[in-house]
Amino acid sequence: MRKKLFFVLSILMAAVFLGSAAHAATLKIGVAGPLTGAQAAFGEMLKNGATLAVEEWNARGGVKVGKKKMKVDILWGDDRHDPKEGVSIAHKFVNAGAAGIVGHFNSSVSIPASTVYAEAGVVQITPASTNPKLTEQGFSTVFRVCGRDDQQGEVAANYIVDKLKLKRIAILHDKTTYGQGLADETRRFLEKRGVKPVFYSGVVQGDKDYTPVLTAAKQKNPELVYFGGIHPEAILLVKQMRERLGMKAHFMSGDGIVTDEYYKIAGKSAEGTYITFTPDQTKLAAAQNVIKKHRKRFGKEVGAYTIYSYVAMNMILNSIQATGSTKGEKLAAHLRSKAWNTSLGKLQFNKKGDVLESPYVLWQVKGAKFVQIN
Ligand code: ABU
Repeated sequence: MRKKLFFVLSILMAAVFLGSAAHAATLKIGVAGPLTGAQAAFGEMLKNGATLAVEEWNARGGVKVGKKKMKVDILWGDDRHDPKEGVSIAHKFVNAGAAGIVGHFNSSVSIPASTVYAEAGVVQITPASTNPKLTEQGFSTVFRVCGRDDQQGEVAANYIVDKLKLKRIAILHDKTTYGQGLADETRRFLEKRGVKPVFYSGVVQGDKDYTPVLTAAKQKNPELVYFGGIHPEAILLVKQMRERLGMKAHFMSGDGIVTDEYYKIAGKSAEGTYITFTPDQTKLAAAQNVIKKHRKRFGKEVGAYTIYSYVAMNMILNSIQATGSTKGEKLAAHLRSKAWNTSLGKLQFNKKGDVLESPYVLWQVKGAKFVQIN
């Protein structure tokens, strides 16, 4: 009996040992964004892009780290676009031994979380956080594969002045790091071009009735309402402008509203909306493979930031394999060391961790879809 018990215990201990050895052999990468809540459409883009990249690496046997090949495990973090939740997730990722981070989506989350990652020496690449401050903090391990709002705001302002030739501009923002930051950059460049906005105000994210602030804006007779913020608030603003207040002013916003939900929910009211975003990724030869794989795997088209997330994940895993290290400083040096051939074309990082080139162009909602217009 004792012999039998000893045998069973030995088997159990061996199983536990083997299990923990297999667990230790995986490479953990944190992926975080608003996976649930009002901005979940963007969270899904980050999730799908990162998933596709990791599935490809694991299908090839994993990432070679020194002599070992390690399978990749994604640690998921649902920050619900809440900065406090983002910081808590950052600590969880660091404590769990994440070797790199793809995320977060919102600048208001990426920026405070970046302090945690940088102090722990964990490399972070955001696919989508465009507020300039993120890469102006002097953290050597922080990167973004998207552009910046000082570039985006300038393109918006120049289009308003040079192409639309409008002078009476109302500016609204959602009081977040991204939304207010983008609105302020657009205002700065408008003023540089001699156009002083006739109205400027913040709105509260999550509110349902924006008619009081829109009524105040309407009294200034704007030709264009510019909104710095995310699609849930943009949908309400444009609908209430058109449907409740009969406002005919143009509506313009930035990359934070590029989701199908925007034109599907806002319907006719969204028609004509101007948006600044990067040139059409679906036209890039380098992107065709991931676009096809995404369609097959998820049964839908890539979103605005899906490929950015795929690229960020691939850059981290490639850097780990090339350096044979998971140390943030080594990975950061490798990330800066070359021009990357990616599914978004050639990308190269500067000292700050921004990409050298990230052009913004104008899009418009036409016939219930986004169309690039310049
Ligand atoms: N850039 C789009 C919205 C994400 C952010 O920067 O907050």
